[in-house]
Amino acid sequence: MKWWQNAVVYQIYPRSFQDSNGDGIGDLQGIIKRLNYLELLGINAIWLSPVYQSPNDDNGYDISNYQAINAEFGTMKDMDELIEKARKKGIHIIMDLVVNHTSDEHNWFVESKQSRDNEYREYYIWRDPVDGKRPSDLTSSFSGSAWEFDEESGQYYLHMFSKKQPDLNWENPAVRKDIYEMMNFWLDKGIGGFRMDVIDQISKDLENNVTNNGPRLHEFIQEMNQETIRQYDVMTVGETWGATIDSGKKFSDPKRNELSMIFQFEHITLDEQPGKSKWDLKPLNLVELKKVLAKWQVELGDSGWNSLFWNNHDTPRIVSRWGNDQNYRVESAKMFAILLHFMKGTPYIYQGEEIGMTNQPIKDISEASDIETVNLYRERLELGYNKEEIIKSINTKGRDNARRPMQWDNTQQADFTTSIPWLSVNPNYDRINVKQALEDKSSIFYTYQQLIKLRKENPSLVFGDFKLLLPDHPAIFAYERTYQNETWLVVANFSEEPTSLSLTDQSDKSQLIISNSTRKSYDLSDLYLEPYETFCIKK
Ligand code: TEU
Ligand code: CA
Repeated sequence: MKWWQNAVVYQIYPRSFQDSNGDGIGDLQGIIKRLNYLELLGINAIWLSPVYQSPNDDNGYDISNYQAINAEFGTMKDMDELIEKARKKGIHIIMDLVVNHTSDEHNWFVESKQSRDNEYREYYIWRDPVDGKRPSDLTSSFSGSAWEFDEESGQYYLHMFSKKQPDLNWENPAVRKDIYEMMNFWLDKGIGGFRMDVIDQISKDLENNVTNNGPRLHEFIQEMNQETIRQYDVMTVGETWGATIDSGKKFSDPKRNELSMIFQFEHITLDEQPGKSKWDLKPLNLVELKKVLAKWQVELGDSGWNSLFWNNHDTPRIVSRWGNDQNYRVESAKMFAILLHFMKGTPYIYQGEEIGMTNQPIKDISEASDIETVNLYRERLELGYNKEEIIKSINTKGRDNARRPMQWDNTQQADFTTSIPWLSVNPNYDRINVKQALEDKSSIFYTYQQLIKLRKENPSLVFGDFKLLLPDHPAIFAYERTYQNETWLVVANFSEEPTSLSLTDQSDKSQLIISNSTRKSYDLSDLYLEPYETFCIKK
């Protein structure tokens, strides 16, 4: 078994985790200060969103120097200290590898932009105008065209994200060589691996407007594995929005020496109108969610490895998105935790998820920070959408929801900072915070702590087969994990209505492992579940 197969990974968005020097921005020393908390939770790895030098056009996902730390987060000495102190606690540090693009302030791009015959010109993707216009109608994820015109050289450069995030040209072997050298610089520091940003976009076929899962994708990843990862006992997880079961197998089949696992997003897109964007809302259909998650559990389960997540720094908070953060916040937050953590794969916890942090609605776009949101708002206003509709979409799906400062206690600024935070703290920090959670033995925190411990102690949860039960039930999400002579049964009432059901025709009161209610036992032949009531029993 690989260490990351029974690990639980905690994602930190450094800007919002803990400020240590009173500038309102989270930093590395702040994370070091909170390592004891993470050790208490029981996690084994931290995925650190980017901390490299960056002009912060996309909060660090626009890197201007891969081997220097952003001064507002601290120094390379702080980074070395974090790696060392985490290692002493048995916690691996997973760095965020953003190599589909750099910042336009990276010296490679500064050079590339100098002239058509600069040695770095082919580090990026430049094209001549076509009939005096953009080379194609490709659009950016952050609104507008994916092509930016450079007056100097009379050419366009490609940027699938902001215009300050030019795409690297992976067809160029010099680019790949420099990237692998940089990766080994970090691996030699003893990091635990990489999360790979939009890694399925590095191979493109622009003549056919293909910008992900391009023809050389697996060739590049196998070369990367050969030149870097394979030398180390590390974990890699690819962010692959376009993943299918087939590509998921290609990425995570150990025999292919590519990645340890991927983040697939099929479940995350189930509340958007088909063929449209995340901003075009549609209610979640539980039967669809069960089908998608069961498919990834069963079809990837043996020849690959799943990641398991509800949240990250790009998604709204799950308890607000698909739970009920008003009347059943604790119950529904625990339901999501129990449902996810008994599945097969490596679970990820996003900072604040373990205490049930919620979205924070805004009334006006001036309260928004994220470039994706700000660009979307402007684009949809110009297209004639009504302002309230756009704000509703932003409050439902905007990335700032995940990026509000971590809520540590009920003192000023939730003890995140001693000054004014870069993004305001959710006003509900007075009742939703770590201090309260640690003092309350029935808090969401202790549910997560127990789930993490269970995974470490039970091979059934690592290797057991998954079987979905009641696939068509509109409110019940139930599944089994079987391994050798053990069966673990998870049942959730994924709804706001009490639900009764019978799972067997004879009374069966197996050992209760965990529940989000005060019940001490469940009779599977005669179940009556309160809204969001969830339990796991072992047979
Ligand atoms: O995200 C990739 C990505 O496509 C997301 O921006 C997603 O499309 C959008 O947020 C809708 O949910 C990665 C990083 O996770 C994200 O933070 C960066 O902004 C992006 O790449 C560019 O590096
Ligand atoms: Ca700071």
